[in-house]
Amino acid sequence: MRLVIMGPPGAGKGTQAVALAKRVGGAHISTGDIFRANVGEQTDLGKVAQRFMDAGEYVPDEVTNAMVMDRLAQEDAREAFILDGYPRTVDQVDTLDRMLDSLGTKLDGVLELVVDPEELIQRLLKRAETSGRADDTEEVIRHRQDVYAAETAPLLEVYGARGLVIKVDGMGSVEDVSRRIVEALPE
Ligand code: B4P
Repeated sequence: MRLVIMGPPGAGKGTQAVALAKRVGGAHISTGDIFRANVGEQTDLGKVAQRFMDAGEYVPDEVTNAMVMDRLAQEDAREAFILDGYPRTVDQVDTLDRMLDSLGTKLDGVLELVVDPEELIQRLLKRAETSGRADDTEEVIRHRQDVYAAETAPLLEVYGARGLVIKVDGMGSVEDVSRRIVEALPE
């Protein structure tokens, strides 16, 4: 199973992707997690990414695409993967298409988590109490929602036209959402 999980910041992508990757026995590939690990270790990639992430902006496509290409080529992603937070721009969709073509494979679905806008802000403000993430301040949280609407929401039309989008209600408890995802997954 090869899936993308999409939704605005706070929709529960990371939360659900971890459980889902275990379920399908594949790699959980979170671009946000990879960037944060690099920021933590102050690698060259981390230094580039940090400026953008702290401001709630997307890291430039050429940086993100190269990083995902490397990760997708690894052994644990061969049979199954959950892409969490990638693609986020039309350019990233094009690159992912080419990557999967060259690997002789394709996506099985794009899970869209649908959550009320105010609930998104509340979840992220709650996470801000403990996360220490520079992008979890209220101003940046709101900006990230705007960036998602402008840059990433249009991808749902692209994947929708391919018949790949699986909409899942992301409101309610983590367990409720997990159950809905499992019920909605393709065979
Ligand atoms: P991400 O790490 O992807 O951050 P996110 O959008 O906030 O999602 P996350 O997975 O962390 O949160 P979730 O919704 O699971 O990206 C961070 C930054 O990295 C981006 O802004 C960008 O700068 C950069 N970046 C990443 N990918 C990129 C790309 N492809 N291109 C360019 N730049 C990129 O959960 C949020 C909170 O809600 C958590 O606290 C969770 O516990 C809680 N929660 C989850 N489900 C819940 C539920 N059902 N009920 C209550 N709370 C819930």
